[in-house]
Amino acid sequence: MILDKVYSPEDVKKLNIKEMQLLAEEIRQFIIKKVNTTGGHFGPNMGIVEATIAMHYVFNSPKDKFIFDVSHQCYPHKFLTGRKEGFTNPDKYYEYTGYTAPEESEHDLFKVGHTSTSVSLAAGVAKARDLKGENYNVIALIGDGSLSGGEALEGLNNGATLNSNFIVIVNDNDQSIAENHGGLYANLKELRENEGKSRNNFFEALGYDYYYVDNGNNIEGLIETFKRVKDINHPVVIHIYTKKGMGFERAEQEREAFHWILPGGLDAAQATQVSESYASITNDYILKKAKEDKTFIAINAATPGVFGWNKDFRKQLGKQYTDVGIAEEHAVAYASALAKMGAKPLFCVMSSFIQRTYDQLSQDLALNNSPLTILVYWGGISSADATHLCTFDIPLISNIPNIVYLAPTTKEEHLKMLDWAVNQTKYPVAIRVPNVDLISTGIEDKTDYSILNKYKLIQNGEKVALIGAGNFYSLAKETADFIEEKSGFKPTVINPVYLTGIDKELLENLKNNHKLVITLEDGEIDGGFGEKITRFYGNSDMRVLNYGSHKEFTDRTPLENLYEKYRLRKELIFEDIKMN
Ligand SMILES: Cc1ncc(C[n+]2csc(CCOP(=O)(O)OP(=O)(O)O)c2C)c(N)n1
Repeated sequence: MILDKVYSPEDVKKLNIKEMQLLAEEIRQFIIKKVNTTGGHFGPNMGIVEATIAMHYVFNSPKDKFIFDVSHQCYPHKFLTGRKEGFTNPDKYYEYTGYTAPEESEHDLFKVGHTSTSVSLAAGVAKARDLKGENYNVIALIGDGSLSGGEALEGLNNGATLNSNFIVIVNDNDQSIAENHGGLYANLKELRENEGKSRNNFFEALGYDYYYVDNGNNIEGLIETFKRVKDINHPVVIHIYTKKGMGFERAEQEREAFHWILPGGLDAAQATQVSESYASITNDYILKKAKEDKTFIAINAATPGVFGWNKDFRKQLGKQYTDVGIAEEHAVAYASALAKMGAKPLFCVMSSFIQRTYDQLSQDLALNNSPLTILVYWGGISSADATHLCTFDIPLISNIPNIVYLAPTTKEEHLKMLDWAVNQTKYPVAIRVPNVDLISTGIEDKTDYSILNKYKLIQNGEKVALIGAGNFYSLAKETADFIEEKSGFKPTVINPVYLTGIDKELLENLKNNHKLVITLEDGEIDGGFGEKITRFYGNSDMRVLNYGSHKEFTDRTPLENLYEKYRLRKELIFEDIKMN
């Protein structure tokens, strides 16, 4: 095997073209095996193998700096930078992350997992180089999909003025996770069709020198072009046309399904989800609502799969669907304006990705009090990579005036809240879609959610009150049962429903026969929900304990370990109570 001879970029430089082609094939075979075992990004890595080899052949990493966008396509780079065992040795499959990680290698500069950041980061690296009078190549690698993000466009705009070495490789595989959306893609298409010779050229218009590589999976052509721009003294874009999923036929055909796969995802037909889930009941609601009300519109920012919005679903919605591209900031502003003008927008977003919209939530939405509905998916503590944590949305959203942030605990609550949110015209409303298996009471929820900040007293007890928000309502109830069993008294259990406000009357009443209030939330406690309760009781004798995740970036930490550390278990909470 060629791979046996390759440990570092130095070894790549010793290979001839034929050997590099063989190396590409070997890398692909290992990616297939590994990703089919662990799950991970499949299509993006299969398509970028040749370009990565060529980059390492021509440039001198780590002196030259590679900055990967999202960095979900860095697997081939890991093969060539001392980490191939993470793919070739099943015992080491979990040793390295699926993203660039400076703690793993000097060849990785940044830890990132959100899109559209590479050009800005690279511009900063190049500027630092220039200020320090240093001399090396700065290369950003960004996909066509990621170009739709505002930060990418801001970075390109600023980077164009650098007047020094600045190389942006645009890896155009004509696909985001799903299909691309937006005007930019007409120009990329035109450039592909004219082999880069079109007079209409987005990159040139910004001031970049421009090269086009028609076959981005041809090592020889890539090397030739990379050599031409190496040590260049001005900003340049190299537009390479690659094949997503290259080398695995089904991934080449079904590019959306094979962008990221679960373990075993290559073996058989993708399993179709049949059981009811919070996503499926939401989607039934969306289709029904869209039929009834032609002003209803479902919006997302390039991750339809997160919500189970498959092609058929998107097609059914037709004009009542917008995928804005990877543009969460725009999505919030766009949806806010739709709401302001009397349409009924519903923006669905993954907790981790709403992070970049703080100012749009605050200015474009909340300050204007547009009645937009936002559904936040996957919020909660998890074993995710540090780049994809979903624990920050409660502090982020719940401290902006005017926004009502709701945390349903059952199917019936979720549907009732959703319907209220979509039809009301007074507030921006966000709903934290439960990140647990569907729980159904079978009893219609008749709550009037327009009476804000009214908590639900589920069990009226004494001494200890447990307030369990959203995903952690069940933990509150379980803990209450455990306390009752162990101590013989019945604690109070509350479903707060509103993450954004305080039910003063209910909290005041608890003072009569309670000494301790416990809050549980599936997210960061600093600045979160529970602290609001603590602040309410600050001037009283009531003791309060807040449970949730800590202010930290965890990184692939097993969930059980996190629950242990944060004491999110009924036994551990019971121990804490005994101490109080
Ligand atoms: C801010 C943000 N929104 C959404 C995502 C989810 N996401 C990861 S990769 C990706 C598509 C990237 O497409 P492209 O840049 O064309 O790269 P490809 O996978 O096709 O190589 C998306 C939407 C993300 N990582 N970050």
